[in-house]
Amino acid sequence: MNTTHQINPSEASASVSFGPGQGDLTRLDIRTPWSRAEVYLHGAHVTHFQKHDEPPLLFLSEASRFEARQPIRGGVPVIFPWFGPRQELPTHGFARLSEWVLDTVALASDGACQLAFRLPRLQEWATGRPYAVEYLVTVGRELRLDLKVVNESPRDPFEFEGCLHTYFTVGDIAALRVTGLEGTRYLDSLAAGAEKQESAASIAIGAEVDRLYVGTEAEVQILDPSLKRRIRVAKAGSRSTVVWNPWIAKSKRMPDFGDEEYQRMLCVESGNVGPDRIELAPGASHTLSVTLSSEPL
Ligand code: TA6
Repeated sequence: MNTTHQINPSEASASVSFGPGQGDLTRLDIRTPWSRAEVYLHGAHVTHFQKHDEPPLLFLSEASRFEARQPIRGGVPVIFPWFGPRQELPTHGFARLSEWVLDTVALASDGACQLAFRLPRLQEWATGRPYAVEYLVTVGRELRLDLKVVNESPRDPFEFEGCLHTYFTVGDIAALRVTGLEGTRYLDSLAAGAEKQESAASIAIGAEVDRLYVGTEAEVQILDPSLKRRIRVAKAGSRSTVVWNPWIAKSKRMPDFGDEEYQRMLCVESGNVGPDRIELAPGASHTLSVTLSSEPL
């Protein structure tokens, strides 16, 4: 059964409805005058964002799982408090596996719809470190995401990694170009983390790629001639950008990803990972902000 809340009924500008989504996980459907979006409480996971006159901006695998304790494959997984594998712990942390709480739904001054989520303190993941995690999802002409971490300890510093692991829809992986990373150092996960320097002004993807670009706050763009679209990934409070495509062999090894889907997606992720991890002083907070937008190419 869906429950629909009209925000500002007089102007009928935005609406949010609650209901069972895939796997019966609770999903929020957001409609604004410019766009539509879907967010699951599971992982506070944005799985869909689409402007009314464009193909979806976010890629969601048709083979994705929608189960408690399993990550959703696609959209924007929230990676926290660690990035990558950890011994006997889930890869990419527990935030994307957890059920978040929706605190508020509001209308921004420009008519965009704002949803504020909170990561509950789960005994299961108790680290003995008091911190709070808030996530603001703003749906409008663009999609804006703000991940705020507060170190609530009066005494101890808190160190963490965070990343918005965004999957973008592209028309043809072989035809696109990625710009904004020229001259940037990166750690190549396919070469045991070897440190390299990006020499290309515009990066072409023609094989598996898994790179952690470090020390960069630059806007990245995806130039997609087959969809005639330019995607902008603008960010603040982030010094790492990850570029990932599993290509053929890895796609076949991933149970929750279609064998051919690598041709229609690219991850450009914004965060603070590895050498860019964050150390918060007692009482301090940090916000990672990403604005995802698109325009005709
Ligand atoms: O962000 C890139 C990456 O770390 C890759 O190494 C790849 O494994 C990807 O994340 C997906 O990770 P997942 O745990 O969602 O399968």
